[in-house]
Amino acid sequence: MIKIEELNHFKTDEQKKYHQKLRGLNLAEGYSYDEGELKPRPYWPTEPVNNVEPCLWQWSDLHDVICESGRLVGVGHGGLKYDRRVIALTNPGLEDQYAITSSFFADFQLIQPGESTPSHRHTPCASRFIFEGSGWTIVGDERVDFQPKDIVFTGQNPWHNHGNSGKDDLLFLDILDIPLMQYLGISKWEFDYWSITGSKEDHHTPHQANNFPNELYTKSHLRPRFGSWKRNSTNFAHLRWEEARQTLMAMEQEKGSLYDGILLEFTNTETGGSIGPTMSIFTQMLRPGEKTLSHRHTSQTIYIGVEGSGKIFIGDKEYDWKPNDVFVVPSWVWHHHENHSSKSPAFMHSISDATLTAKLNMYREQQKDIEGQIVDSFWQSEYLRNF
Ligand code: GTQ
Ligand code: FE2
Repeated sequence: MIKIEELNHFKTDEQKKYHQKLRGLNLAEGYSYDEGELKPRPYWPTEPVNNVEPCLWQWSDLHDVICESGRLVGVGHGGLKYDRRVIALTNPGLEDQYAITSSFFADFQLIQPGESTPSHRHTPCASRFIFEGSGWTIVGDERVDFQPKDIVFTGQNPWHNHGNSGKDDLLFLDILDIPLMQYLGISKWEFDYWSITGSKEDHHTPHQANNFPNELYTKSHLRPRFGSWKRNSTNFAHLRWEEARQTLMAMEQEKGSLYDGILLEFTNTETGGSIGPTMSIFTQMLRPGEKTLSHRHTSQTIYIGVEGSGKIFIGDKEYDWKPNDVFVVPSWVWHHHENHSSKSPAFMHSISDATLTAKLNMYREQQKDIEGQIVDSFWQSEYLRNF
């Protein structure tokens, strides 16, 4: 969203009058009357940035506030019930928008013991990070039981619902490409109204086919080509923390990335590309004492602290993060990571729109060396192949 500027650069009555005339015709000047040097219009930014600001949401501040919503609204249909009990994260740079970055929406979702949500489906895709509690999600006709620190990905438009199967509150973070889909006019939602209308036609609860043992094939190149085994990770994928952690630890001795330490992408097992067409998901480890070098790139990233703790420097800000903290790195802002522990690795997941900017041929990255000199600067390169 690029707002038409205030009138403060109009100097003469004639200019102001002309402006009003244009506005009355659904038009606006594409120039300014400011004297002296060229002042680029707001739709001509000289750097690939937008209004998104760095921000950290600390779990220790939020946990109780999110759980409080359980007393105010129930989960279901009608009365004091709502179909998802969620609290959205709002980026301070994006006034009054349901958006954590300009492309993604994020919320904290609470499901209390015994509750399950009505089904719905929507064109935006979703990833969910489990903070605490135990539960399940059903996508299409597959069910997955998840654990804290896992990520579940839901693709574009399968029916799905979630439930709490434990004795404690279930809390997770949803991240969806809602702002992007909305911007393009392709965000579309359908809801299961069966429980209020009683009509079978309104009934879309996905049937629970099985607890699909997808780890049997996500770890191999063998693809079942019969019956319900035909599914792939386009609609649904599950990153188990136990497996991710093991894999990261097995690579501890690798050089890794100077900018991200040991960084792994959670890929679509069918295509080998990004998990969703608009969404890239990564999991990474900073080894004890590891400090990365600074880089910036044309993608917006949402990080989640998983284990250990760390520091992230974003532009002129710095944040200390702990497990379950959520933080945002805007596009094209210099940033680097530090793990100050001499004993414990620090683990993070991250969700970004890198695959999207790469598909638009607009993935750019700049990297600095230890002296702070820019050593590498590229458009696209290997990212196009990988994404
Ligand atoms: O739990 O399925 O707040 O897909 C927004 C989108 C919740 C969900 C939201 C979603 C969900
Ligand atoms: Fe959903």
